[in-house]
Amino acid sequence: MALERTLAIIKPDAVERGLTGPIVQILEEAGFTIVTLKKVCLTKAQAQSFYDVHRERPFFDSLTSYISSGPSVALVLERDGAIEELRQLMGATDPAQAAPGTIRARWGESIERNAIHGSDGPETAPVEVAFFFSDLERMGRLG
Ligand code: IDP
Ligand code: MG
Repeated sequence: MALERTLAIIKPDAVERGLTGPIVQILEEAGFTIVTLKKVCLTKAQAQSFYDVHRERPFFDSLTSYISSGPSVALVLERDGAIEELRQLMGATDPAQAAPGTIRARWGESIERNAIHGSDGPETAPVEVAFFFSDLERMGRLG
């Protein structure tokens, strides 16, 4: 597996319930290095831009309202196979379908309020990292 970077977001439902610490602990225990992280409060327009790929979906307005409803924590994570490893650790989009022990199975409240975001592939990960973090913030040679 190649060394990769991916973007994670601890979403507002999880930040609000004080789950930043437990989720960061799971990520570190799973071998991810935190390259950088920050707490952000996205505007509705920023949430619409981030989730532009879902603009035509019926849940787009609700999703972007929820993501802009309060603070999130954005992280750049690095490890071998980071993109797929994070997706495995997160579990399926719908917490009811997520494998036992995954972050979404443990803490997701609904298919929308599902605790965590992770980039879905090698094309999107560097774009999503750059959405949140400047060159200076994302230290090192990878996206
Ligand atoms: P992912 O986060 O597992 O990659 P996507 O299909 O990319 O899932 O959807 C992005 C986000 O949109 C989900 O994490 C979830 O918050 C929300 N979402 C996805 N499908 C639905 C749905 O059917 N109803 C409501 N919200 C949804
Ligand atoms: Mg996705």
